[in-house]
Amino acid sequence: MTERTILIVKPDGVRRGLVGEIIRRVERKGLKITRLRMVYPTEKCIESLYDVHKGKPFYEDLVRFMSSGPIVAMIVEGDEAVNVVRGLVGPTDGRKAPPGTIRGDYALSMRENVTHAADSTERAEYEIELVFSDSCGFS
Ligand code: FUP
Repeated sequence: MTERTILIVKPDGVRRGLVGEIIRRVERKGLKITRLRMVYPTEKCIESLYDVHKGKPFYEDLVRFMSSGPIVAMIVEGDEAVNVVRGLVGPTDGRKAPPGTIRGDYALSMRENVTHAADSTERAEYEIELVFSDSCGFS
């Protein structure tokens, strides 16, 4: 079934010049990018993005890192886009993510792992609304 999801290139990915590489992988897979935004997010926007992790030991460092520079968010559409994009991104820990995935190829960290992707269609809609709103930060 056709779905839409959100894929975010995190500040480390933008700093390292990986935006083009990530877009290339999405397009090569046959998925469609229907919206794209570079934004320097406020801490408040990132706190909402990671609301499910509030209170966990890594939460504050995660928020600080994610609001340390611009991110590139895209809406990605295609058949089973949520799971297909999660597959392209790979498991959370870059050290364990298999080669061939974005994190497997470009990350060696649990926090600075280049990309974020929504894990359900419901979360995708919530995160799209949040990150593409003017209040998320400067574009
Ligand atoms: P993922 O869906 O793969 O991005 O991973 P999670 O939702 O489990 O975690 C969200 C973010 O929290 C990850 F991108 C990295 C960060 N994190 C840590 O920094 N430490 C942890 O122990 C777990 C997650």
